[in-house]
Amino acid sequence: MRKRSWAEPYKIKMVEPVFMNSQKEREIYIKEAGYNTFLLKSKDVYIDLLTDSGTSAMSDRQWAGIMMGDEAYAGSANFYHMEEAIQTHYGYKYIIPTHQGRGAEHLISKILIKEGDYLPGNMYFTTTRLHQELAGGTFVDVIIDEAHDSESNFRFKGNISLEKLQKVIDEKGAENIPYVCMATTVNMAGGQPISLQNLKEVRNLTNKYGIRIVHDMTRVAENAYMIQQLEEGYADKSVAEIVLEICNLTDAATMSSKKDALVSIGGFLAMNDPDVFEQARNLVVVYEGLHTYGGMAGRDMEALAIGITESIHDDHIRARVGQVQYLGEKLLKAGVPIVNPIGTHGVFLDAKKFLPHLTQDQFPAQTLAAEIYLDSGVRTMERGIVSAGRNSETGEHNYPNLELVRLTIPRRVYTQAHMDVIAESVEYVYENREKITGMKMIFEPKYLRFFQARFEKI
Ligand code: PLI
Repeated sequence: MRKRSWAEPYKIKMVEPVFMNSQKEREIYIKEAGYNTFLLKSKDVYIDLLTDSGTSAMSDRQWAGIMMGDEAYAGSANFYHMEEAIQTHYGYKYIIPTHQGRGAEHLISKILIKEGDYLPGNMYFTTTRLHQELAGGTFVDVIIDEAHDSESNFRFKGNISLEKLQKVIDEKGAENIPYVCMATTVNMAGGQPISLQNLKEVRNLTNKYGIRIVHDMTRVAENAYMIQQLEEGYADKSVAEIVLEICNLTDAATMSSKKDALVSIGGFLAMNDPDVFEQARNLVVVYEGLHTYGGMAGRDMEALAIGITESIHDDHIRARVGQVQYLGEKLLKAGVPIVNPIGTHGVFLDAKKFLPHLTQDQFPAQTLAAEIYLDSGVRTMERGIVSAGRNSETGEHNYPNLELVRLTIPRRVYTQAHMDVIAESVEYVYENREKITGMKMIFEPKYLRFFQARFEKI
């Protein structure tokens, strides 16, 4: 068959200049930032791969929507557009807007979790687990073992182990498990998808015990695309159809709209249970805002309504994931150790293999992120021991198997030439890896320490 490459399904109408500062300047900036890329100023960054959260480029239609903002305190027209988009494309009945994903996590944790409960999930996410813990729950990792192995090429590393889940139910009792927290594409595992077959099996098991599934749908369209590409029986289905099928197998969802849904700010809690909805509708006014804006401006709800429809187009998602794959394949070819298979929202460097001469206590991923910035002004982020935090009972560091640096690709923002420059820089740092020394932590905040911790070179 004739080969036809993918290309971006858009052309560029407005540009934002970026420039690379000098190595000398970067040495000063990263030191001032305590070797934490979260503490750098954006003006000092050349290509920003810190996150894909709130960093997407909006379309001309979304910007037009911004001009249609109805900033009424109550009953904004934009809320009803957003509600309709969520109901139509994600299938949930009831919607509570929140300022972003963690606002929704806060509400659902407060409503469903009681002291002493257990929350099985397919690997943790930082804010999700913290809200579960603050509500009195304990997170239990039930993701399949392959997810913790950066070399495993298993295609659905986001899958839940039914044996592990059954064990939690047997040991802790279904009455102490308010829900299973199921993420589509597992961020901390390297952007790895769950299969529909696995989700159906999890649904059958949870149905037997009357346990809910709460869906972290932050990157659901990317997961749906991987199902379309890889899972038997889905090649002829659209991403939109697969997204809906995933959502229909779950009871509620938390969403950070800042990722898949192509907006700068926003999120929501969605559910099918009217009783949970009533509680959430009441609680949202305490923490976020009235139930028809929940911390979002009217204009942002309009941009979100439009962003949702754009995010599930096959052409969009193919180019989005295609760009990530392009960068990943370049690095693989150069022999740089990355998480396999390549993820959907970023390429994850395996810092343990990249810097084998550093112990995990010397923060290899934190060190590597700083080194890449030093080389080229490309900003990445740590996803390893610093992100994993401390065990809430023993106070010891959690030591995750995966010690990663995430090169997160914003949606519709950078070009293939940017990917080439990023790859060159990572390859250069890899070639010179033996000279790199580790770090010690000199300041550690109590919550979500990776955002504000400070380090010093050993
Ligand atoms: O950043 P929020 O509060 O809108 O969303 C929190 C959140 C929840 N779930 C998942 C899977 C996320 O990836 C997530 C936020 N992720 C960030 C900020 C990231 O850089 O990956």
